[in-house]
Amino acid sequence: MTRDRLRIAVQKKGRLADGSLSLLARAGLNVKPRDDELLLRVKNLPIDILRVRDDDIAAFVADGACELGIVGLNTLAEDGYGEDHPEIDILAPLGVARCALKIAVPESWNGAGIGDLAGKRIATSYPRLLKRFLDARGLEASIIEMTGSVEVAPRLQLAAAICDLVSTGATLEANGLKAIETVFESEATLIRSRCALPPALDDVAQRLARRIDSVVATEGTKYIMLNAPRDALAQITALLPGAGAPTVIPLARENQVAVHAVCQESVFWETLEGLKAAGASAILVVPIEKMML
Ligand code: PRT
Ligand code: ZN
Repeated sequence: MTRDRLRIAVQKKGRLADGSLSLLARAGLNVKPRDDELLLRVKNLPIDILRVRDDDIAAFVADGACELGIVGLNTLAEDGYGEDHPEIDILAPLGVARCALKIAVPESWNGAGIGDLAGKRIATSYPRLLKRFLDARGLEASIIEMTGSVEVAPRLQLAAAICDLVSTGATLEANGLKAIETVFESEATLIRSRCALPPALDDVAQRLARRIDSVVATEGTKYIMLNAPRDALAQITALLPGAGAPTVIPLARENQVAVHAVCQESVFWETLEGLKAAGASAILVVPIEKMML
């Protein structure tokens, strides 16, 4: 069966759900944000958004049921979809849903390091990633697989340690645990099926991937404009955070120039104060709505 609409799989409910839909909206996909349907029809492009459990996204993309998907790198890696998987291309990290898979032990644990977990039990929902980590260190421990509430395992004496995702660390703290090792760093990523597509859909997929790249690249960027004495230019350029080569425009006033730059990093008040001290005036910092490189 050939389809004439592209399908992108996103998480229906959970930590990836809102971020995925808002990213697609910022990439110009016109969808009703409160719609609770399983399949959202994008009005202005031939794209349907399939909303599923995050565990199913990679498999749907691998077998071509969906052409694109948004999923955590942790889920991909645990399911064995590595960098050079034959069925999936991992396109672009999206800079959201950042977290890390960490090994944690009770606060009172007084082992010297991960080596002291040899022969002990470690509870996790990520047995594959944990095993790879332990094997790489020649460490033997029993992996106890749990599908949820991993953080209670030490308290219930089911395991000496846990290996779980951490973002703020509040869950570990609330359960009297402390992290001792990072097993895997993760964030949401865009994936694409390697199944061949009719040219028209391939074009839509490429356009969407490019737009998502632009949205991610624009995130947090600022456009900065200021006037400066020409001889302060080197010093001022050096102060602009992540700006590359700025545009310099001569002004009618002698030895004065206007400097315009895209800053990839945060522009703090301290930066503005530094620029002012270096001779800059009329400094404006504005958010960038869209950018195509
Ligand atoms: O129903 P469905 O199967 O779709 O959802 P799910 O329950 O399997 O997944 P969900 O929504 O919890 O997480 C989806 C994805 O979000 C994960 O696969 C990660 O890529 C990413 N992510 C980012 C996280 C976290 N941060 C996170 N903190 N996933 C889970 N957590 C959990 C963690 O397991 C622990 O219980 O949050 C708790 C710790 O959070 P902090 O902030 O207290 O450290
Ligand atoms: Zn899940």
